[in-house]
Amino acid sequence: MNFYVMTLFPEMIMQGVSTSVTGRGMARGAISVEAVNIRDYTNEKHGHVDDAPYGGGAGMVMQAQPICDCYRALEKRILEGQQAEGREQKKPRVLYMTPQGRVFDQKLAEELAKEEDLILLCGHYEGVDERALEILQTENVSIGDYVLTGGELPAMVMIDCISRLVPGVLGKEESADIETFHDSLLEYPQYTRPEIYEGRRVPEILLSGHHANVEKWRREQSIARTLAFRPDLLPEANLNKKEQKYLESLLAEAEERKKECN
Ligand code: 6GU
Repeated sequence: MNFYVMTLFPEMIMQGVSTSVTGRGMARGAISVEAVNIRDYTNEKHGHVDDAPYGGGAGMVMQAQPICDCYRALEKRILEGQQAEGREQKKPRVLYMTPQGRVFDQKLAEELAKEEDLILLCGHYEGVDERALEILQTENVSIGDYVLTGGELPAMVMIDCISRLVPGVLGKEESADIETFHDSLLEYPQYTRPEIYEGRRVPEILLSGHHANVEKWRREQSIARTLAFRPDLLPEANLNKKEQKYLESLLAEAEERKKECN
């Protein structure tokens, strides 16, 4: 899968993705990341890419021209690449990083991981001239309800999250794992050596070697944690009859404690 990031800070993107798992994914050729500098496409003789907003107000707005020219050159190159590789010619989706967008979640990550090419547009300053967004037909995506200074960190978050779903990025062991959100449940607690640390023992069951009991315990831990920290996820969780019963017992317990307090 190929990520193309349109940005004024290409070195920030490349530094962010070149280490750890995504870096390895790139080295293996499972993903590629290319940061394209929007500034390289300005027609302005002083290299400006932004200007004051019409109607007044604080800050600067990124101009449409460098963004649109950058996009057109990139799109042309991507389509040529698809043809050269004998792939189906498909206009890549363009994601604009903005707090006004659809909130990025695991479901959207899974959907985007199916794409071959993806363009991420990072705004900076007070935003981007609306006409550029119209021309590029962007899909607006946010990483949460808070304001950042630019789209670069969100782009890196999305690249990280999507990449680990691309075959060949994680090792076989890691990807087979049942992890947080896979099943709309939070992950169970993990322990490694030593068996006792500052007087705290590893739960006995994990030392038992009884695989089925360990699995049951882990599922129950996941359910209990999800109930405690993210009860909003539970309606989406796939619980079998026994697990449903376990959840009901937790809810009954909580109800009992509430009564005792009154
Ligand atoms: Cl995607 N971009 C910016 N600039 N700020 C954000 C965001 C995105 N998501 C949350 N805050």
